[in-house]
Amino acid sequence: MKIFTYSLALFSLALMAGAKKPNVIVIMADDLGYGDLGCYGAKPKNLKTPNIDKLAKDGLKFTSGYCSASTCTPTRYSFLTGTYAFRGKNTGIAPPSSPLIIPEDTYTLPDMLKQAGYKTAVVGKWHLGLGSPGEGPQWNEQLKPGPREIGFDYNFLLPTTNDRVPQVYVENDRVLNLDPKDPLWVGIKKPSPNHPTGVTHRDTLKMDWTHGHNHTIHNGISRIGYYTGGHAARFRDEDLADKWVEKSKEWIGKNKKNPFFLFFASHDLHVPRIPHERFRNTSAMSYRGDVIVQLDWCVGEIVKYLKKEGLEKDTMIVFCSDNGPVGDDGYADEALEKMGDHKAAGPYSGGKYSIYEGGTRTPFITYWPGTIKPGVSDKVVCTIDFAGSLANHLGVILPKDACLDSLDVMDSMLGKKKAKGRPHLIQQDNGRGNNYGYREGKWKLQKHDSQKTQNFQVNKLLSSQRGQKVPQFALFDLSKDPAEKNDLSAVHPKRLEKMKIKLQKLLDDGRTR
Ligand code: NG6
Ligand code: CA
Repeated sequence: MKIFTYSLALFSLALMAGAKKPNVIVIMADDLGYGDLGCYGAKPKNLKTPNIDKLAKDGLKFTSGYCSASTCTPTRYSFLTGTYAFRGKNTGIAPPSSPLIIPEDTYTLPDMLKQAGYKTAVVGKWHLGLGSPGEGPQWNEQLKPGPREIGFDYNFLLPTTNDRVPQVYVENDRVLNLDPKDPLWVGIKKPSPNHPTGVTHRDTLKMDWTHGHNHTIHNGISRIGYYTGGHAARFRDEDLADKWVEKSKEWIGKNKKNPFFLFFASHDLHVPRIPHERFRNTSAMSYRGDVIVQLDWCVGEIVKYLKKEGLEKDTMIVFCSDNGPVGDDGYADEALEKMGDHKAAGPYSGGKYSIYEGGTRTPFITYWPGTIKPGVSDKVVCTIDFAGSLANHLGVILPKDACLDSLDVMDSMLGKKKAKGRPHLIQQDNGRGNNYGYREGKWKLQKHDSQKTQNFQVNKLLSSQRGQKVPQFALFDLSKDPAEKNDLSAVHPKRLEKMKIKLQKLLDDGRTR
């Protein structure tokens, strides 16, 4: 009897330990806005997202889930480092030639997970640079340092973002299928006077450009930057989503005996928005809607695979986005024309590039069957918080000088009753103009040192906000005014001063925790 009780206790301890070390899959969408999914208010007549809606229904849907910046590179930087990107160097949108912008000696989220016994991988869009400082990516050699030097055991990447050159996969530190007889050259200057570009061969394009994006043409689409060679290595834009799913399943299959961490970095719905042919016209919103349907399919495939492998109850999935929505981001893909009554940013103003709520308040869902109770949470959580949250959960103590702004919001992510969420959050744009949003409870401070907004066109209505003059400081009550239209600075001067001082302190302190 004693032995039985003892082994039962051991068994339940082991079970507890198992439950405590879930596999973690972070699915990060690209440029997906708060209102872009069925579960966040998108109408079925515009597009349907049944798989992500199911995560939200059976998991926890956050109404105050954020990414830390309103462009890609700074959000990904702070997601992996746990430190606000504005504290780092060169953390704005990375050009094709960018070296790895996370210094090699940085203690990162995957480092922490490896310390806790996890296998780690990133599959999908990288956009954090490759190669050493001063040198950048050596496309025909080893692309080092890269993800492997900052904590990932495995990576299968789109190295930049797909409107930038080159259109090749990188597996670990090599361009996949590169023929040494046809070396890959990537640069910012036209390689020869007769090199075809989006300007000289505009009439041959399968999708026209609207601004920028008119250099080298590949697959009928002109890009930012130039390249030649590497023909055997080049992919078709239409196949990216399938590839991410294939490689993710393959890697999960090989690593299912360990706890694992997979960063599934989808390229959808970034431009150029080119769905696989089977997803074309599956929404009423042309390409922008079709790639959301494709993203939804990817999520469904991952969940299905976890079920098949019996991993569903041991895996926490977090679904999030890297910044808010944008309509026309450089290609004539009918995004604005077909937006109709769809509200890509939900009730919020702004979108990608802006410090309004629409720039960073994005879909955020946690899903862990059997552990996370289904529901809706209004707690403030952010993509910067994974390191702090998972570290505490797994019993890892973060080094003092690492993950400086990553807070432990694990109780909120798990939907625990007394969870508090973040007490405050700084929202940044791409980082050039010294503009910040600062949220504390229902209050939102906008600091626009540039004194004008950075909003690009999310929809026709918002185009009037682009480059609009604004005061340096403005104060809003998000509980009554989610769209940040009614500046309360004059009504609450004391609150305004307090918020200004608090934001400045967090900026000056160089850390939150
Ligand atoms: C901008 C690009 C935009 C997009 C963005 C990065 C132009 C005119 N605009 O500079 O198309 O690529 O960078 O987007 O080139 S992000 O989601 O990766 O941050
Ligand atoms: Ca993005």
